[in-house]
Amino acid sequence: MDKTRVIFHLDMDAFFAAVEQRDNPALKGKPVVIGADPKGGKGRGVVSTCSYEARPYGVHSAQPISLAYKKCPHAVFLPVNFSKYHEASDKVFSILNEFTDAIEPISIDEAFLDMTESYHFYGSPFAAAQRIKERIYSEISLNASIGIAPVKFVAKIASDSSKPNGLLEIKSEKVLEFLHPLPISRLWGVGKKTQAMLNQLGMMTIGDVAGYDQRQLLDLFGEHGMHLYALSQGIDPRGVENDREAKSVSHENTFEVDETDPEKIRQMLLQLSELVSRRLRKHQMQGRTVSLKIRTSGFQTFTRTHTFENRVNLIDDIYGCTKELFNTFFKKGMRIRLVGVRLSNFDSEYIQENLFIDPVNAKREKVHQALDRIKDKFGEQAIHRGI
Ligand code: TTP
Ligand code: MG
Repeated sequence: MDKTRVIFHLDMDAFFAAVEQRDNPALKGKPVVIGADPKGGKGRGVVSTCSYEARPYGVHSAQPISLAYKKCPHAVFLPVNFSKYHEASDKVFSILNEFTDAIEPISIDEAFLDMTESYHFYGSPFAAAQRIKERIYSEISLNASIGIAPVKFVAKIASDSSKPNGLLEIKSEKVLEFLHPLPISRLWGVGKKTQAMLNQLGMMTIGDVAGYDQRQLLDLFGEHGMHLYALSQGIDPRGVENDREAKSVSHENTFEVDETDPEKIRQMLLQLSELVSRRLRKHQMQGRTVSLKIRTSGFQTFTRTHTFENRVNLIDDIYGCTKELFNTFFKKGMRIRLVGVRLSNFDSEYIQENLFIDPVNAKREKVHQALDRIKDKFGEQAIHRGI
């Protein structure tokens, strides 16, 4: 087991149902089932998910909606509203992006994060996870559960076991103690068939697999057997698969209430430009194309772009350009729901060469790096800029 890695698995609680409960307080504390129309028990289609209040009745994802209705007829049944969930999901991922660049999205509400390089900014892995949960709750009023472990599959089991609103850290020296009493169905890659075969051979728990003769597992199950054996020992070589080489860096924000004041919108664009700029500089990247994304109250989305001749990454250039694009786009009376700033069109070479050639730029870069360090230490509010 690689004891040195700090992997988080994050999964939102009862995601679709939690969004509906958040947006309609009358639903709080009630069984809520999201999915097909139950049509008084005659509906076809399935359950997408349900709130934790509906789970004791035996309702669960992928169940026929007619059966869910039979089990819990007094539940509130609601259709799926994807745009709402996507918006919440975007926000979750943009928060996660602020904690690490090593993110592997698994689904709309689930991701692995490699926090090995970044947890120490928050003191400890546990404190970093708490911070992530707090940020998500304070910004979109939803609960996430997080599992922490040195390997992926243990982090996933930890987050599942901690639900709802959980946080569970399995330190490397406790991994086997945690894993071994669990049923073999919790191992990745054990479907119903494998489970039945393992059970027949007397293996009920992960610990039973760990104690089984390795040679026999190989004979019986081939490579798959070896893989299961490794997992039972807490060994999982899979790393967090960072979502590709970055093709762009962006940050966006949805306003609490649609915004009509251009000054406030510019202030937000400044903050977003700052986040984009910091991230680029952290990775010593520069891009040529700045894009402004604007979504109006009617959910129409517009993009305006400008491509520089040279590559840029400093806030003055990014915000200066974004502000120009915004000023040209914005007309009095517009109601703005969301704004975003993106930099793309990267070249693979790093910026160093430029900096040495251009001493003025090099000095600006140094000043910005010093500001970044202060902000990393004292928080975003430590330094303010005027627009
Ligand atoms: P999950 O994370 O599996 O479930 P959940 O977030 O509702 O509940 P939990 O607290 O147990 O994590 O899936 C995320 C969302 O994906 C879920 O809210 C609805 C959707 N989904 C479906 O539409 N169909 C399915 O079969 C599953 C499993 C999920
Ligand atoms: Mg979930």
